[in-house]
Amino acid sequence: MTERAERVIARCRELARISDVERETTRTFLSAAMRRANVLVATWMEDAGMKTRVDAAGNLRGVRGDGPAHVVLGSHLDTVVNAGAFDGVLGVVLGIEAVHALGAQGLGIEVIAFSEEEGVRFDAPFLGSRAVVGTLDEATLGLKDKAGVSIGETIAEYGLQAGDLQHAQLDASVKAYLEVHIEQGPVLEAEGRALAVVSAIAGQTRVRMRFTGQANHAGTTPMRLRRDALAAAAEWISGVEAWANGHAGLVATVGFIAAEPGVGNVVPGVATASLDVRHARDEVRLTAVRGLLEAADAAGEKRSVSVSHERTMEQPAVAMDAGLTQMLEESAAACGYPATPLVSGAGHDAMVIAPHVPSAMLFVRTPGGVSHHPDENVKLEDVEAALRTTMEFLRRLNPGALGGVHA
Ligand code: HGY
Ligand code: MN
Ligand code: MN
Repeated sequence: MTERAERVIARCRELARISDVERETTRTFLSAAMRRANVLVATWMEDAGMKTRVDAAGNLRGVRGDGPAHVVLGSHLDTVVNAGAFDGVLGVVLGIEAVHALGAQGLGIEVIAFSEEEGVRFDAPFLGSRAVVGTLDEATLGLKDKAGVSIGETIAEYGLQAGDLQHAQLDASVKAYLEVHIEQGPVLEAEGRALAVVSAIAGQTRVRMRFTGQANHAGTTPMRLRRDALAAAAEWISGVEAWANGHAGLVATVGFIAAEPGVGNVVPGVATASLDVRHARDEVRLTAVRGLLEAADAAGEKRSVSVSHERTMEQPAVAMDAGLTQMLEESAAACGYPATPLVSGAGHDAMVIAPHVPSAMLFVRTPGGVSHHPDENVKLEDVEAALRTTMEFLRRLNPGALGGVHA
């Protein structure tokens, strides 16, 4: 099984070299790099005896056997900008390895490589998994990127038909979803263990903010007569950090900020910013979002700057299936790996799937706790632990269909 774990890591690193941007790992929704990644991963699926297809949302799907799938293993192939090699990809590649190891007994297992989980291009994440559960709606298809191109147009440009999205939906025969994913945080390393099952995934709200004042001459416009949009945004951003520091378990991030016209001798007339707010309890998150939007209005009012916002995602916290999660934890223990539960601060496709199909997640230790960064890494023994646990879980899930394991 160690050789299999080595191949999983090697394949993740091979995929990391497929990018929309030279010398880094960046793959966004239905980009040229995503097409190349799908082609490569499809060969690995076929090598594992799977039939492959790409659905109308660009998800690459591999199924072992002719009948409908009853278990789905999945995660995402898209990445953030300048990403690491394992976020999302590990779950896809390890799922393929598990099916390969099962040999003929892998019947009825589908591996899905989701086309868009991060939401980089459209600020709207989970497009791939939403297509799979039938919630990729017309309003979302109309969302546009910074160049004014919509998601629907992007699907068409890729050569897919948004009209076929209903064929992307999971069969009713699917009884369980498992996502193996790096923890992306420091806890497993601090506790000295390889694995954890996930009890729940924190809810998240993503908002696009726009502060509109008045561009003007930086030299001739007295401070008292300015309507400085960036100054309003700056005051608000420090308030975002203060609010999150004051509420246990809450995280709030302004990851993007831009000023227009963005030149040094002009008072910024417009400032745009992102807001990402998360918490395990929805009421805490929603209260924080309300408060932060009110704070933005107040920072604007002081400067006669108007503030508008667009929620691009409202994702409630989601609990994983208790029975499957217990089975997964017992599978890990049977392989010699303690895997007591963690709550996930990161969002995952499992939170989209879970309301429709019983779902479980397995976290793998992230050395250094670093993720969404080129230094993201995994340990060989931890990948082997995850592969062994996944095999044991699949065996327990459906003894008849899955049968023995080829190490
Ligand atoms: O942002 C997240 O939580 C995940 O990495 N998409
Ligand atoms: Mn991510
Ligand atoms: Mn991820």
